[in-house]
Order: sequence, then C-alpha cells, then structure tokens
Amino acid sequence: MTSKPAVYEFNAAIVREPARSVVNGLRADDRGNPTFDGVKAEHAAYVAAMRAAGVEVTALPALEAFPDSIFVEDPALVFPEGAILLRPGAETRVRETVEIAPTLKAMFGTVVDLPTPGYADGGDVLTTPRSVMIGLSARTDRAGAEGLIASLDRLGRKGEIVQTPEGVLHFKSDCSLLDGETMLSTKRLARSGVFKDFREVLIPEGEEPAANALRVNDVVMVGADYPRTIEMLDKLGYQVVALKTTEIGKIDAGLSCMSLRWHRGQRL
Ligand code: CIR
Repeated sequence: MTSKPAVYEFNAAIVREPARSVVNGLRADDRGNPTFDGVKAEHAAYVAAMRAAGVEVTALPALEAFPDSIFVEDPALVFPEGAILLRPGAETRVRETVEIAPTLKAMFGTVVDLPTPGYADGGDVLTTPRSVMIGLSARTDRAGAEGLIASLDRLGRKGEIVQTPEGVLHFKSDCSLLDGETMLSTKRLARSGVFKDFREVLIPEGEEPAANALRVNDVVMVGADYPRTIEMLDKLGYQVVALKTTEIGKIDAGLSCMSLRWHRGQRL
C-alpha cells in the first residue's frame, strides 16, 4: 500500500494563459498597469518551475473577457478526492467558475457546487494536514464559508473558518504552508493566533507579499523581489526557487493564485 501524499505533494496542475486584458486586472491600490509581456514572462517561468518540480501542467487558453482569469486558484478548489466550484466575491470574476467547470468535470470524478447563498474565493482557502482553513475577507463572506464547509464535508474534508487580516485581499496573501508542520506567515496574521498549532516562520518586516509562497514537492517558490525572506528560508534548509512576481504583484497576485494543484491517481 502506498502512503497518502503530503498536502504539498502535487503531480497535476491547471493554469490559464494570461489574456491581453490582464493589464486591467483588479487591484486595491493603483501602482500602474502591469505590462502584458511582463505578466506573460512571469507566468511562463512559473509554469516551467512547476514542471521542473515534477508537476504535469494543463494550460487552458486565455479568456479576454476575464482579465483576472489567469488566477485559476480563485474560482475552484481541487483535492485528490474531487473538485469544488466556488463563487468568487468580485463581480467581474463570478463567471470564471462557468469557464473552468467543463475542465474540472472532465478531470475529476466528483465535482461539487458551492451552495447558495454566499461567496468564496480559492485565495482564502488554505489546505493543511489538520483542516481546510477558510479566511473571511472582502471576497469570502460567512454564508460562502459555511456553504464551503458543507461542500468540503461531501469530499470528506474538515473546514474551519478563520479571519483574514483587515485590508488584506486573501487569507493566503499572508501565509503559506512550508511543510506539514510549518507555516510561513506575516506577523499581522500570526498575531491572531490562528497558527498556534504550527511552527511559525515570520516574514521580515516590509516583505509581506512574500508570504504568498508556494511549496510544491521538494521546493518552495518565493517571489524574487524578497531577498530577506529568500535568505531566511534558505538558512532554514528549504530548497527555494525564486520567481519574479513584480508585474502580477501590481494586480495583487502572488504565486499560489496562478494554479490549481492536486495529487492525481491516489487510490482512495
Ligand atoms: C483579484 O483581485 O482578484 C486579482 N487581481 C488577484 C487575485 C489573486 N488571487 C489569489 O491570490 N488567489
């Protein structure tokens, strides 16, 4: 019998090519539009890093009508047991779920809908070995989070509602799993005590966006613009892959949001 893969072990992922309209992606503060070529290059490097880490990547075509559709993490959740179609909390993104549904229905035996009412973005959902944490935010409301707990239950997973810090886009904007016991977190999120059951590694002051790192198999992908975080993780013994996120950062994105990742082929 093979053992259950760790929550950061992935052999399959879905990404979506950036559309030219990505330059008009949503953002909280306008620091100027990203360039299309810049986003495309960052996305291509990310996909290459995924493949180098041992993941089979399915790339979906660009959707011009949806500027933020490159961020496939938000309209759905995927697990070895099945997928959940979510309802993103930003009006311009709600129909991204309809766009990704056929792919998920073709790739997963079980696809569950988020019940109505309520909204939930995948960026607010962190899967840990203990539970699936759902951060309340401007994109994920309580009704959506409670509905998601019911959907997770149908897949045999336990959901837990937590709070995203005020003014932070998504729960995972401020944290990521480094391994089964260790959480990388901003100080402002860790302060809430939400990770008391984990070993915490805190982001150096001023590098908060680096918290949206991504553990994939043996490597931790980290934004290349955050040298102190990279050095810290390197010293802790993690195998860091630095990836440029300067352009996608202008539309509030980081490394987790550009893929849906899971471990395929596990016998349940
Ligand atoms: C948005 O505001 O929805 C996009 N501009 C960024 C989404 C980033 N998604 C994520 O971190 N999961």
